[in-house]
This record gives sequence, C-alpha cells and structure tokens, in this order.
Amino acid sequence: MQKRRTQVGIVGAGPAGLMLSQLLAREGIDSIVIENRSRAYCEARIRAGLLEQGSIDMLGEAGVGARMHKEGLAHDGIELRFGGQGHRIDIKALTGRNVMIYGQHEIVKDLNAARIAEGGQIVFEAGDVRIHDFSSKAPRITYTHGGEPVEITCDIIAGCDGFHGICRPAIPAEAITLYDHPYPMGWVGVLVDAPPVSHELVYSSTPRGFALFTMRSMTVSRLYLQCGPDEDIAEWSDDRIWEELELRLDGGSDHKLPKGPILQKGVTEMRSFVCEPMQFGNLFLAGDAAHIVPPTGAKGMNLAFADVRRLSRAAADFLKRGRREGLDLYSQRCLKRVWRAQHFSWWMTTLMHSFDTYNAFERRAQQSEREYVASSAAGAKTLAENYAGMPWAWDED
Ligand code: RFL
Ligand code: PHB
Repeated sequence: MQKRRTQVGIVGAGPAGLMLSQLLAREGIDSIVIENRSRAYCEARIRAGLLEQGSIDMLGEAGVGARMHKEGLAHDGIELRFGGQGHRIDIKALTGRNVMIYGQHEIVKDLNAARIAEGGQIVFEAGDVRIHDFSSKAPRITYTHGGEPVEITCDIIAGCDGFHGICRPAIPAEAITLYDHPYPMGWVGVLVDAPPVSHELVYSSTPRGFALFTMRSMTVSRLYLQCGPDEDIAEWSDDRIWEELELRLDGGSDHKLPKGPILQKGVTEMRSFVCEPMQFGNLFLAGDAAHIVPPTGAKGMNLAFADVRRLSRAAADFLKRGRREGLDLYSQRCLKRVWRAQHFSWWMTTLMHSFDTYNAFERRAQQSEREYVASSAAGAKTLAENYAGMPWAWDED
C-alpha cells in the first residue's frame, strides 16, 4: 500500500474540488484531489453556463479568470417571455452587477491547467475511493490507482464529489437531516452549432411547457425544453426538438430561431436537495455533494464556489493559526446562502414551468406572479438581486 500525506484531502475534481484546491494553494496549504473519472471526461462534461458576479470576481482573484474575461460573454439582463411577449429584466440597472456566460467545462479546463502548472496534485481515474476515520484528527482516504492501493492521511477531508458521490452517504444517517424535493419534470438539453436567438438569455413560459434559450458563445447555442420527469432522450428526435423549440419560443416577429447541427443532447432531472449540517467531524461537504437546485435559477455552480470560498478560509484559519471556529461554523454560515438559492431556484421553477397538476386557480395565480415580476420595479428587483447573486457582504461572518 502506497502511503501519502496532505493537509486537505479533496474528493472530486468538479468546480468545487478544483477551486478549493486552487484557493488553498493561495493560502500556502497543501491538498490532493482524488477524482474517479478521467481528465478528458471531466473537461468535456457540458453543464452550467452562467456565472454570478461573485463567481466572476472569485475566478479572477484565484488567478484563473484570464480566459473567462477574454472569451466569456458579459450579460446585463435577461428576457422573460410569456403570453407571446418578451419582458426584459435589466439586471445591471437594478443591481449594479452583471452575470457572465462561460461554460463550466471551460472553467474546469482552466482550473486543471492552473493546478497542474503550479505543481498541484490531482489524481484522475482513481478506483474504489473511500473515506475513513473522519471523526478523528487523522482522517484517511483510500483508493486504487493503476491497480495499486493508495492511502492518504490528512487533517480534513472535503467532500466535493457531487450529488452521487460517496462522502455524504458515509455520514451516519442520524447525524444529518435531508431535505428532498423532486419536481414532476425534467429538461431536455441540447448543444447546437448555431448562433443564439438573442444576445441575452430568454426564459420562455408557454402552455406547452418551459424553454430556455442560452448559449456558450456567439456561434454555439445551448437550448433546454421542459419534459417529463423520467424521459428517454431517444424519444426526442432532432425534428421534434426543433419543432418544440419554435413553438415554445412563441416569438411573433421579433425572434427567429437560428438552426444548426445538434452536437449533444441529454435529459436532466430536476430536484431541490439540502443535507444539514454540511459537515461531520473533520469531513466538510461542498457544492452538489451537500445541496442541489433545479437549473432554472442558474445557482448550482455558483453555490459550490461560495461554499469553497468559505471552506478555504476556515481551513486556513485552522491549519495556519489553530483557530477552529470557522470550521465549526462552516455549515451554519453556508446555509444562509444555500437556502436563499434554494428558495429562488424553486420560485423561478414554479414561476416559469407548466405543472399538469395545477388547477385553474393555481394557473391564474402563477400568471399573475409572472405579470407582477415583469411590470413592477420591486418584483423585477427581487428577481434581479437573486439572479445576479447576493453579494458576499450579505452573509459575511
Ligand atoms: P460536480 O460537478 O458533480 O463534481 C463532482 C466531481 O466528483 C467526481 N466524483 C468522484 N470522485 C471520486 N470518487 C467518487 N466516488 C466520486 N463520485 C463523483 C465526479 O466525477 C465529479 O468530477 O459537483 P460540484 O463540483 O459540486 O459542482 C456543481 C456543479 O457541477 C453544478 O451545481 C452545476 O452544473 C449546476 N448547474 C448550473 N449551475 C450554475 O451555477 N449555473 C448554471 O447555469 C447551471 N446550469 C447546471 C446547469 C446543471 C445542469 N445539469 C446537467 C445538472 C445546467 C444543467 C443542465
Ligand atoms: C446554461 O447556459 O446552461 C444555463 C443558463 C441559465 C440557466 C441554466 C442553464 O438558468
């Protein structure tokens, strides 16, 4: 058995794990990231696209913002469409902040490159990853690499291994409360080699269901359609996707949907989930390992970054100065932002999707809420403030 030692053992090389490793390195703290997939797989996984102002700033401060600033698309607003009309929400005018379109897989590439260039340690294609003794002062991670067993001893373990990872299930069930709220729908997502329909994102609510028109660049579109909860992507031919997108753009004359080859397609489930507390002994969960949101509010990766920003500071305070307060209060402090994003994501989802179970009253009340957001400065500002992301000062210690 090969034996290794580090200060922070990080399980998972997604945005949370890689950013944590990068922030810790900036504090002079040593970490090893253990990932069960290959680097190529992680760098090709198409997921999030929208960064809040706080995440944009954080990538810059972490020394990985150069390509994002060059290639990312800064957006000042979004369009909500319903009843055949578009309503622009001017995020910049309402909050003084903006958002950025830059693919999660590009961020993962930038973080991998930066970590590896600085001598950071990331183990890809690790097998049988397990965590042990995390209630003690010397937690361990074991895994196999190239068929060889390896053991890492560390001071703390960061569980950054996503919703389906091994860290959260390792916590004794009686020590945590799980809040789980599935939705009766999913999203079909496609990546298309064609320019976006509009220079800003369009969130469209129609009686046929919701659609989102977003992008990865000015030549590649990312399009989503509300579908049933467990749908098979094989049921969604390219023709069916285009027909549904046209109908749900509900565009009248002001939008013409550009078409092109579909490069990738898949179905995403919709769920709200929180694990409380997000820690046990010397194991700290961050990102999707601790909580997930439906993608309507574009909050998942942004929350993952907020968690690891806090965790990196708390870990530095403990490992450099022996002060444990930040670690002890990690979960409590994270959860204020987590629950704000949970409510906002649930609210955006219920605002814009069609629910088969709604009665006539619920449909009219939902319509009234959409009209309120689009026509009242206070309604629009609430959406804008949450969409751009609450500033760091809002939940600073
Ligand atoms: P990840 O990205 O799931 O990374 C976890 C990593 O852990 C690895 N892993 C393991 N490693 C070792 N051993 C094991 N046993 C392991 N099990 C798993 C995995 O291979 C992976 O590399 O979690 P992380 O880092 O917390 O990041 C979270 C984000 O990925 C997620 O919240 C976002 O993608 C959510 N999301 C969005 N977030 C935004 O902020 N803005 C958006 O615009 C946005 N759009 C989206 C989204 C998610 C979507 N899908 C597909 C769920 C749009 C979609 C369609
Ligand atoms: C994306 O670009 O993939 C995206 C943007 C905004 C969302 C969800 C996904 O709300």
